[in-house]
Amino acid sequence: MTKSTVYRPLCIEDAVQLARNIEGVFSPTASLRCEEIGDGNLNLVFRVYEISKDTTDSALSPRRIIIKQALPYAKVVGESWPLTLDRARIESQALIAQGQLVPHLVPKVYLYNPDLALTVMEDLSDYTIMRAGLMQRNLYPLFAEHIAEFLAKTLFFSSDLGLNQQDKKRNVERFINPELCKITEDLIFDDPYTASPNNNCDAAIEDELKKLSQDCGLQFEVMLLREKFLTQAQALLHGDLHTGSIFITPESTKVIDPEFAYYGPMGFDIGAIIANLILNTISQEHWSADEETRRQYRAYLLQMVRDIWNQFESRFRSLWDNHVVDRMAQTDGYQDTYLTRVLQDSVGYAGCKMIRRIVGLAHVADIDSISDLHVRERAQRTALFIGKSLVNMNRRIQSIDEVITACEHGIAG
Ligand code: SR1
Ligand code: MG
Repeated sequence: MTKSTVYRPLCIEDAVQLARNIEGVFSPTASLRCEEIGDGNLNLVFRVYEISKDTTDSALSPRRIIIKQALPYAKVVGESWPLTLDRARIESQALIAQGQLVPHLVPKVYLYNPDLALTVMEDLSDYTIMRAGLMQRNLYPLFAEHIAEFLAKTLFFSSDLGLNQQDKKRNVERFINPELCKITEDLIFDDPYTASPNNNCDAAIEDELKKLSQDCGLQFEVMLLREKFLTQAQALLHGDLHTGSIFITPESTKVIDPEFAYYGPMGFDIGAIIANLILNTISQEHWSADEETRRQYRAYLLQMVRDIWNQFESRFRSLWDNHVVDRMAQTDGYQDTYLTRVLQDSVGYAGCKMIRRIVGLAHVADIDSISDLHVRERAQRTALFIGKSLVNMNRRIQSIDEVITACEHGIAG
């Protein structure tokens, strides 16, 4: 931790100065370059790296860091939406907690400065943001295995299954994150079902937004999922596990940005990744390649969804069989019931997340970057159809294959 300073948003020069003062990273004579690269909704992100006579390319620089600073408001909206700086603490503590369980799957944290609300961490400029990689139809053969390990270990070992119940309650206290949870409660579980000014819905699908606000059966299911999000302190979640929160290469995966971390239902994290893979699958429908190539990539992504759940389930069962700390959790039938509930929650949350990314405040580039308006409209309607199906069926789901069938049916129209 550095000495106490008054909070101010950093500029490029401040970031370079701060980087120079971190012990053991850069030599005092190093030539440093800095870029502000934040393209998310909330924070400033600086990359500081050493350049040499051989290269000024950050990805080739041997010494480089990221300085991520929370702003006192939501960048996506502006200063009219104030937001706690405590999210920088939550993010750095969540990264550290995840780093103890899956060090190869998260960036290293070098320093956290509470006064400036910033975290200094490993730079991953030689990786690609997964959303961008999927939009280029890259293949990630190890991703399902990596994310299944991330989910199984971080969720199991932070829950009452893998952690002493008193320690777990202390963790719940440490990760109370009311303001960031409120964003989720509004943007995912409320706004899409009413005429909220936060919504951002293309004029072409206004009829869909109206239907969402009139669909009592759907809203009942959303309310049950919202209730669980509000009340079930099951495990320490990442809290915003979409494909923009993942840095990836074909060989390696790093999960970033856990500022929404809090104790909630496990299915919320699993559902987030499933939703974003399905949204990309839908967007591939409209890519100008031949139909067979498109079909193959869509099948590849849906198989990835299946693999993620199956590998998560098998890892989670094995952690349970070998490391469970609660004697009563060994009761016959409990493990099966527990995992069925986690699957059902994952499917319900996946559906909610698909719906919010079409009509709510924050969209996804996979769909929004479709330039032909008719094609985009069709993709949005397909996403809403599948999202609603998943929400409606969540409490009946018994296997991941039912999810894949629902997606195939929705995409086929
Ligand atoms: C005001 S923040 C909008 C969204 O960006 C984050 O990534 C979360 O998904 C949040 O809901
Ligand atoms: Mg984020």
